[in-house]
Amino acid sequence: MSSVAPRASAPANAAGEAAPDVPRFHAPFDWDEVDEVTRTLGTAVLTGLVEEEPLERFGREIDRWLDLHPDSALPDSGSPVYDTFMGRRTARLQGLLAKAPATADLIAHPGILGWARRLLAPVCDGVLLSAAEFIQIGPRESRQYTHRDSDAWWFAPRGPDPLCVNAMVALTPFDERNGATRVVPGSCLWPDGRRPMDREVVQPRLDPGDVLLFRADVFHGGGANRTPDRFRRGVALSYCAGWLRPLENSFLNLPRQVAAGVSDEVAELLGYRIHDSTGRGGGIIGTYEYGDPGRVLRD
Ligand SMILES: O=C(O)CCC(=O)C(=O)O
Ligand SMILES: [Fe+2]
Repeated sequence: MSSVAPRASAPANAAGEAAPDVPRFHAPFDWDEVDEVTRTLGTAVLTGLVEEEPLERFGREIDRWLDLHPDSALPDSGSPVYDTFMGRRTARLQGLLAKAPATADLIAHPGILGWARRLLAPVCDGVLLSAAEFIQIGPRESRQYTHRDSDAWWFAPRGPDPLCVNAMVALTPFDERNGATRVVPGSCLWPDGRRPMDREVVQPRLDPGDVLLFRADVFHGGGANRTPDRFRRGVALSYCAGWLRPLENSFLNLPRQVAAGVSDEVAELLGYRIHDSTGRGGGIIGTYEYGDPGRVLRD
């Protein structure tokens, strides 16, 4: 999830109204309502969506990986602007399936993936994982630049339906003190150039297993961590239209034997399947030697 540059010219928000709260849903989830709210307001919280078991397994696997690679997760892109955006006290990891196999259960979580597929259905014939990131905001981190992840696809028009959607899965509590994600409800439908004012930003509280859903064209950013000792840990999953270039390059981040070990559904999300619009008179994207890229995992 990464875009740094602001769009040129940002007229002030004349309306000056406070942001609506982020709606919270509880089990049993009313998925029609979740879809409607996230399509229009752009964001919602699903409480207790992800079960304890995969979360704890993921936590153990990632802790083991961090123990073995203690300096690997701090930003070192070579660009000071990008490193500041990523957070100098924030540990981040991509290529998660190779570091923590439990990531597969998060990426393919039926509640999260089903929601992503439904929201993206109007704009594609299949979805891709755009990125799966471990993001741990450390004590004394400052707040991240408020941005739209969709600005990474600068040249793609924004419309009523998103081209990419995000799910932030909480592994620890998220609150105003330790850097809960800041979101601006409704900003997905704002015209270009309008920037959020502070009073339009909300920071929903999350407990482990809660998931913050938001369209990638909703303004958001990591919060400041003002605690001396509490880490805010989450996994940020994003899914995009199958014809859009994902933010994370999973073909390079994941060794082929890792991709060969995941389910067909996860392999498809990683790009080992064509995006086929021939049924509607369109074409095919993502071929391997003119055919199904999934062959490279079977051969
Ligand atoms: O960590 C967060 O809460 C959000 C991070 C984010 O939006 C990003 O890195 O693009
Ligand atoms: Fe972001």
